[in-house]
Formats: sequence, structure tokens, C-alpha cells
Amino acid sequence: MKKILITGITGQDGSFLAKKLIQQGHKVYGAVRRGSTPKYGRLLHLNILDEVTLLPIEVTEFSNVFRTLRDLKPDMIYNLAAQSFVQDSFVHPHLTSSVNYLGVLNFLESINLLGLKTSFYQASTSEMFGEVLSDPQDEFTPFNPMSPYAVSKCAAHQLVANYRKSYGINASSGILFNHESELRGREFVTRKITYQIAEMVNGRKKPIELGNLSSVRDWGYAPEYVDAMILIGDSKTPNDFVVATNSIFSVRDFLKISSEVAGFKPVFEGEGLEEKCIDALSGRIICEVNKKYFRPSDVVYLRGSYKKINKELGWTPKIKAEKLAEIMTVFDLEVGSGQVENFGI
Ligand code: NAP
Ligand code: G4F
Repeated sequence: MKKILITGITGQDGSFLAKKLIQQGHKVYGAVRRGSTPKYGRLLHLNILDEVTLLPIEVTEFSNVFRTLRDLKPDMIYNLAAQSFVQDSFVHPHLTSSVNYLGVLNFLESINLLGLKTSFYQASTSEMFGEVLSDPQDEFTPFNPMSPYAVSKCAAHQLVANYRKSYGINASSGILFNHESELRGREFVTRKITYQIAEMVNGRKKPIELGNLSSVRDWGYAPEYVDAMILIGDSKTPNDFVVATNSIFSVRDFLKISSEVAGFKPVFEGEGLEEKCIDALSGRIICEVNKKYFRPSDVVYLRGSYKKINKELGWTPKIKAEKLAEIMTVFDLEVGSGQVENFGI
């Protein structure tokens, strides 16, 4: 049994990861930041709130991080805490850099200064590839970040490699492509679609408003990606791994599948800002484009190669975007009809 600290335990990945590590028999500690109301919806949904020990941690506060690690001496840290919404990073670049870069520095410095044997996993991202310089993207593809979020994650990624090399810290980074689930935040495009489609089935009148429908992602299923994180964290030699499905799907494709699963017959009309998705059965507008959801600069194409993690650690993705859209839509329809308890996630 290991003593494992997860930062970002209240988020999508943190909650799935906690569940799997508890099932493996580990003692799981979760770093949570104070808020005026509790936000344990995901931990409640997975029925593990009583099985984790929550510790108040603000990752940008060095002394807080240092004292926590000094007292806890964890065997392993999964560092998932981040300002993780790319669009928001254009509005809050300073906050994003503090949490996503200085937060990582605080953990690595503390491990080093305290001389701990703690292993460290960093949540790196396909956003670092940005405007991609080769296809598919793998561990050798140069970074070309397109947002303050991506820049902060590039810096953190390099820092992890530097502390590994300079001080021999057992630190790895998983370069994960987009992964989604029933527990995805509602601001991200996949869950925004499935949640609002379910609302339309349950009486919502307003169409969904989206930005760039042509944006393409390599979308996988979060519980499977958490399995990859555990394999990377358990790996004897610290290293970096891309985690992806190697399949691509556009926002428009995702909207189409989700609408069909909910019983609509979506057809697309018009182009650019005038494009609409209409239900051919009722004539109702399902979705309109709104320029407020476009970013100052966007990543419009991502497709990863999972060859390395497949060869070295035996990981293979099973669920691709089409099935993912179905799983998420069915879940949100069940939440809408009261079949699944709504914990506000
Ligand atoms: P998420 O659902 O947005 O969760 C982010 C977590 O970070 C939440 O628990 C949040 O706490 C916590 N957090 C934010 N700021 C903090 C601070 N200052 N101090 C302490 N905790 C803080 O994100 P996710 O999708 O699970 O992603 C997990 C990690 O993987 C993130 O680092 C993300 O950047 C990275 N990543 C995600 C994907 C993806 O497709 N999901 C792909 C690649 C990399 P609150 O609940 O208090 O907000
Ligand atoms: O769902 P998104 O907001 O995810 P994005 O920006 O790819 O970031 C997510 O994945 C990264 C991994 O590559 C993580 F590192 C990051 O933390 C986060 O989890 O947007 C996906 C695409 C973008 O191109 C965006 O412009 O969808 C496009 N999009 C179109 N309309 C929209 C919308 N995105 C959002 N959030 N909302 C829209 O209305």
C-alpha cells in the first residue's frame, strides 16, 4: 500500500484516479483548495468521498506545499491541479501561469529540499503541440503552444525534465490528449454539447451556442487515460509518454452524434458564423455559432501517436470519440430524467 497524494482530486481526472488507486488498496490523500461551498460532486458520484483524506492545499503557496510534503512524506504525487480551461487562460494568463507552472515548481522544490524519495507525475498536455509541426504528434514532436495555458504547461513540462536530470527526482510527465467523460466540466465542448442536448430534450428552448465547429481533436475516455497515468506513475524509469487514441473527430461530428443519440435528426446549413445545426424532424435549431466562443488563437487539429506507451507499458485505448459521445449523452439524458442523481457536476 502506497501513500499517494493527488492534487486536483475534485476534478474529472483526480476523482477517477482516486477511485482506481483506492481499488488497488492505496491510501489516497486529496489536495483541495478552500471555497465558499464544497465541490465534492464527482467524489460523491463515484462514492469515494469517505474513503479519501482531504488536505487543504493552495498549490501556489510554497510554504503550504512544503509543510504538507514535510509532514505527509507521500510515496507518490499525481499533480493534476491546474487552471485547465484554455479559453480562460486568455483572460487570466497570470493566474494560469502561477497555478500551472509555479505550482509545479513548489512541489519539485519541496521534494528536492526535503530530500524525499517521492515519485512525481505531471499532467502535461497535447495543447503543448499547438499549431502542430508534424502528424501524428509523439514524444519527439516540437512544442508550438498557442495559448497562455499551453505556454504554462510547456514550462512545467520542461521543469519536470530538468529536476529529473539535475537532481535525479523520479518525475514523469504524461502528455495526454483530450479525454472526456460523464464527469467532464460543463465548459469543455464535449460536455457542453451533451449536457445542453439533454436539456433540449427536457424542455430547453434556446439553441446551443458554440464556436469553431471545424476544430478537430483526438478525444479519448478519461477512465482509460487514468489507467495510463497509473502505468506511467508505476514505471520504474521516469519518462514522458503521449497518451492518445490516434483517431480524430470534429466538434461538428461530436454534435451530430450526440444529437442523434438524443433522438434528433441533425442537418447542417450555412457556413462560418452563419452555420446552424437544425433538427430535420421538427425544424428546430439545435445549435448556432457565436463568435464569443472563438479564441484569440486556437489549436484546430490534434492527433496523437500512442505507440510508445503501447510498446513500453502495454496501454491501448478502447473507446473512441463516437462511442464517447454516446456514453456522455446517455448519462446526461439519465441525469435529466432523474435516473441518475445530479450532484451538480
Ligand atoms: P479539471 O476537471 O478542470 O480539474 C482541475 C483541478 O485542479 C480541480 O480539482 C481544481 O480544484 C484544481 N485546482 C485548480 N486550481 C487550483 C489551485 N490553485 N490550488 C489547488 N487546486 C487547484 O481538470 P481535468 O480535466 O481533471 O485535468 C486534470 C489535469 O490534466 C489538469 O492539470 C489539466 O490541465 C491536465 N490535462 C487535462 C486533459 C483533459 O483532456 N482533461 C488533457 C491533458 C492534460 P477546484 O475543484 O477547486 O476547481
Ligand atoms: O473542449 P475544449 O475547451 O478543450 P481544449 O481547449 O482542447 O482543452 C482541453 O484539452 C486539453 C488537451 O489538449 C487540455 F490540456 C485542457 O486542459 C482541456 O482539458 O475545446 C476543444 C475545441 C477547441 O478548438 C475550441 O475552440 O473545441 C472548440 N470549441 C468550439 N466551440 C469550443 C466551443 N470549446 C469550448 N470550450 N466551448 C465552445 O463553445
